[in-house]
Amino acid sequence: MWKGVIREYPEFYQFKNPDHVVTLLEGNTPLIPAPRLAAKINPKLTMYVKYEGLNPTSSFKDRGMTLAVSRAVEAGSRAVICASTGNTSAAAAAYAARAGIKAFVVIPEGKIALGKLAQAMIHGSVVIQIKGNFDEALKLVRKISESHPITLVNSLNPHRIDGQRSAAFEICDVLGGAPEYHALPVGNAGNITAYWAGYKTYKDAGKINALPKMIGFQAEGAAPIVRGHVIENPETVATAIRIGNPASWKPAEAARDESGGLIDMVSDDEILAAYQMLASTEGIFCEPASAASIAGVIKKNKQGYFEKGGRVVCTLTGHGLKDPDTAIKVSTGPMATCEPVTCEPELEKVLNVLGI
Ligand code: AN7
Repeated sequence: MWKGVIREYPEFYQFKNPDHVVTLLEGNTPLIPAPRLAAKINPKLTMYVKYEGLNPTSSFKDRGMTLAVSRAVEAGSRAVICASTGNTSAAAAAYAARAGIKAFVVIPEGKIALGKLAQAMIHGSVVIQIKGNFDEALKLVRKISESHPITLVNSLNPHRIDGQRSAAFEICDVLGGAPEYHALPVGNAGNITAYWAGYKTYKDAGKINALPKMIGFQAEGAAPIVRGHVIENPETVATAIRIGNPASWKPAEAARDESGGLIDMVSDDEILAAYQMLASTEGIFCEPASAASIAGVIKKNKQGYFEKGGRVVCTLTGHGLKDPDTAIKVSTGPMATCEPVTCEPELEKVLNVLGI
């Protein structure tokens, strides 16, 4: 049985007292080949998606949270706090519940997807919405954690990045090496930092020979790294990455530069088109922010970036069910309507509507 990332990678994660490990058996998410998507984008590419939506709280955040909460418990902490665009708070709430400690979460009012809010609430965390954005929420929780005995579990906490490295380990274990390219969305920029650290860890351990190019994508309305300055009022349909001043800005730039990769941006329209394309051509449902990775590959391919082909792994950071509202809003489908058609329960009428 899969034992969760800490126990599966004891070489990289050591605990003096095994009772301190707080796990929901996260990790071991499937690396799914995406041949139909590759055929549409560029047949020279071998595409895979790392479906992180299949973690226990349905996002990649569980990998960092098992480490952050376990280390908090190890240090004797009884409470954790985070700012969040939704997924971090869902994971913090769940792992704190599992540990039997308290969680406080601060979120931007009205700007987190419904499923994520439901998670923070059902797991019993204290949820505060601020009339402000993620960046303001992060400033507040940093201050609170500095002056109170509450552990900060945003990715400023190095254990978060430490745990998130495990996704890169798993990809290398499955492929027998690193892919040529690794694409992922960039918000607070912790995950691109973590993947790069993970690939480097594996190379230093002699488990792989080559490293991938890291290619990260921000949303156009929330692209501080691409534009080279803080965005005061970030806006995007991909609320998970609606961040104007990423905590891991510098390490993300280092990952980009050391790997010979890039950080670019994609528009909301490009994100939503990729989101629908993935769902309809491969049967894989991710949340809008996750689709920024696919949208980015499509954009760079059009510019000739993948002329030589190669293996591309796209991280799908969160499950589509996190944000049902956006899915329904954009799903015109074959019937060209965003609502199911209502009909009397009569065979002729139903056949007529179905177009059979
Ligand atoms: C689905 O939950 O920042 O670049 O507070 O939920 O490591 O921040 C979420 C980020 C991508 C960006 N995809 O990752 C939070 C939060 C999804 C996400 C990102 C997030 P980072």
